[in-house]
Amino acid sequence: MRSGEKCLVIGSGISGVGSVALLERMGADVTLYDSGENLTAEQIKAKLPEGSRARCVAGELPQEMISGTQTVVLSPGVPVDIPLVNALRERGASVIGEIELGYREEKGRVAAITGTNGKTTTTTLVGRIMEAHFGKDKVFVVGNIGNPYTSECLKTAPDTVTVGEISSFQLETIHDFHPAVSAILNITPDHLNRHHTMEAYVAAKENITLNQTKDDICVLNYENEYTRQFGARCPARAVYFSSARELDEGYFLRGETIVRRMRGTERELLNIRSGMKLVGMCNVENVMAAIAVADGMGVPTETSLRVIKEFRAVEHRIEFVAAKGGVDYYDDSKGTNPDAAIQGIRAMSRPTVLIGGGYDKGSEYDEWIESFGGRVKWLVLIGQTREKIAACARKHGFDRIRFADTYEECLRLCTELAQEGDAVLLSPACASWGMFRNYEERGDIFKEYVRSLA
Ligand code: UMA
Repeated sequence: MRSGEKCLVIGSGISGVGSVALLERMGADVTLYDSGENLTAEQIKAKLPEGSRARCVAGELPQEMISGTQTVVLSPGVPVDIPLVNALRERGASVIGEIELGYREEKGRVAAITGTNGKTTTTTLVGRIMEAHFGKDKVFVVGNIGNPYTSECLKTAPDTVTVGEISSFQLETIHDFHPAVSAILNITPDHLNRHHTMEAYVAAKENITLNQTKDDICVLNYENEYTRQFGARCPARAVYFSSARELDEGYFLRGETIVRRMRGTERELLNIRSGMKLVGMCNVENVMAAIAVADGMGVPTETSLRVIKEFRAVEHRIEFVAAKGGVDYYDDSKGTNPDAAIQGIRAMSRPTVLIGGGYDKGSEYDEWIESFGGRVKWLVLIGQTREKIAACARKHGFDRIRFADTYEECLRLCTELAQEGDAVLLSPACASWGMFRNYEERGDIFKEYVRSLA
């Protein structure tokens, strides 16, 4: 980045604010633009730290700014194919994402994790393992997990490790981003309104290996069709894990034991009942992936196993909240797509009142409804997708459906419908956007409500 380079940051969320701060430190001439309907330039400015000299623009971006821009930094939520971004590209601007901008200042080693589901749990776990080995001050956990890379990258050094949770949105705009170890945990349909086709979504995920070579490692799930096939053409050395079969080479589950078999040597690593606190087969996969990533980064296996033994569920991911009036309440607000929500419902052992619905990402709900398997007693629907989900459920012969107009009404209704011995599960299979700031807010309100019950 040359001093005085004209940079345009699009999106004034946490990624945009992080990018502006970093670009200003690099001496760039920065404009922060946000097309959000109800935002004013003053409100955008107020998000920046005191002393920032960045220009802030709301509404329409003036033509001269489109022509004058040299580098554009996109926030993850900004689609790469909207007219504005196309126009900037046509005028010769270089278009990068926030992750790429952060990576350009990276001095240490990087482990990067993507996948449709399990990213946050695996990233958090890998981060803890790295901290246990390298020391807390030598590890940065960044990305989709809610901590922009641009806020941390200047603290990196040759002896630090950055662990990134990287979404498909973020992988669309990388150029030089090069993790030493990457992982693609699984790929199932999600975000199709943004990526348009499954091919484009898969390609974005595979981009995590764009700059990797055979000296690097890519950890892949053998039980997912996309990631298994990708192993054959992956530029990095593919290391597989499997929860369903023994592999000639890799990490797999034998009975209740996770086993590693590498270069003819086999070792039993841990028992999934006594060696970990996380529950569910999805978490067995996340744990195998985390061990593989940590092994790839040179962490002694003993350290990984010690951390895994104590590691508890990530917030909003099939999180037990409380038992009230004999009803168990679970927050799985992070079930933002049907595949994640299937894991949520599968983890329930009681008759369940399920909260579903939200923002429409163009998902299909058939498999989710099919996974109910007699466990769902009532489905309480909210948000933009409620009619679509209800129609799909009826098609599959499930009609114990109730609609709620507000979230408050929905929560009250669940408490009315649930009887002693039941569970209430918030696992909506949809994003929260439009009703809440994010899935965390949706989960927090749920938890507050549950805790307020007598
Ligand atoms: N905006 C525009 N033009 C557009 C689109 C958006 O100006 O065309 C503006 C909006 O008005 C808003 C701002 O951009 O003011 C929001 O930017 P953003 O959506 O990129 O949000 P950030 O706050 O920067 O958060 C992003 C990620 N959000 C998304 O990918 C939607 C966060 O992931 C991530 O934690 C954060 O960067 C730090 O890396 C959230 C997410 O929902 C958790 N991720 C998706 C998921 O997990 O399914 C991918």
